[in-house]
Amino acid sequence: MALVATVAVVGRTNAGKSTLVNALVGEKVSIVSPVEQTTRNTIRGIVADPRGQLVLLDTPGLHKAVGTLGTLLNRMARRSAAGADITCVVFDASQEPQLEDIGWMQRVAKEKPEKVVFVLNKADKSPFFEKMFRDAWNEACEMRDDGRDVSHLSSDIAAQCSLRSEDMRRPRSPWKGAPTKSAPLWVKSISTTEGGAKDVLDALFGFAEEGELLFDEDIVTDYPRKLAIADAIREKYLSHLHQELPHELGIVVKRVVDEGSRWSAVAEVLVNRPSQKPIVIGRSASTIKAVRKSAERELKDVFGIPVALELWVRVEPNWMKNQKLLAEMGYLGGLV
Ligand SMILES: Nc1nc2c(ncn2[C@@H]2O[C@H](COP(=O)(O)OP(=O)(O)OP(=O)(O)O)[C@@H](O)[C@H]2O)c(=O)[nH]1
Ligand SMILES: [Mg+2]
Repeated sequence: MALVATVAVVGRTNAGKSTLVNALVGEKVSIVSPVEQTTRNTIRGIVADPRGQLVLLDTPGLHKAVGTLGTLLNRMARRSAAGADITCVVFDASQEPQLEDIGWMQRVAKEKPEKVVFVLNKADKSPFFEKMFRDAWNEACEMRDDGRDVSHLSSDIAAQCSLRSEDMRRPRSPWKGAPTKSAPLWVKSISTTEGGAKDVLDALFGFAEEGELLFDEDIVTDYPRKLAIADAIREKYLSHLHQELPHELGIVVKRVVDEGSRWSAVAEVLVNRPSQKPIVIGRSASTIKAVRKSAERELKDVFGIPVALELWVRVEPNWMKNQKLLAEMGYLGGLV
């Protein structure tokens, strides 16, 4: 028997959720970038520790949903939070609390999940808005207890966080003032630094309970191979193109062939409009070549075997609303 728990890692986009998950696992299982909405699937990272095992669900950051893909990503984040033993909300505390941060606080205040860790991430940065985050949490609790209207929150966020104003106008909560099960544990983290997330790990194991291991001890993720390859390609595109294209780029890995001493994979790079094609290809194919090379390097590291990539660029208007393609990219669930 060991300590085990499943942990939903949630929070707004760019808060550092994937960075934290990688730091806790000790290996890169999830892609990271300074661009918003980097994570598109729920990725399971598995932490092996002498104390036991944590199964972390790295979710897409909540954001204002635009179109089918945005709605799917938000749904995925909410579902993961609902099914996990521990809710770990990551805040980028180097910036003042934003609407989405307050949305998560409202949701925790209202739903009172039993075990909650609030991570004040980016503690290496200055200024650091710890007090503002704690004040925002107190205010969220007061609002809940007073039954105050939350209509000043954007309807989007309120809806995302299942905060309907009629719920908030209910009479005073009977457990006002009583110690709540949901009182979150606050910890700071520098997820980019080795050992910088130790307090988060301790907090999570503090909530874990005795049980059987959920996965083999030597496994770090059960994320499907095709999706991991697609993510590596997308991450390299995000770092090559920066803000130029990110949300309109989709990667579908069509097939992966195990050739013994190496794998070969064929992937499509989907763009919305013909004008975007030259951007992803680059002058004399320089961008696509650079992306392919750096993705191949990374995949060799991740899988421990050379991976040869073949990339094809395809114009697919509205791919973000195409259910078949979204399913191929793993966005229609089935992973959690
Ligand atoms: N300085 C500093 N930067 C951090 C820290 N944690 C994460 N970052 C940076 O923050 C940016 C966003 O990190 P991600 O891990 O991709 O954020 P995310 O919350 O997973 O974002 P989405 O997948 O879009 O929801 C990256 O550039 C990280 O390097 C930290 O503790 N300190
Ligand atoms: Mg992420």
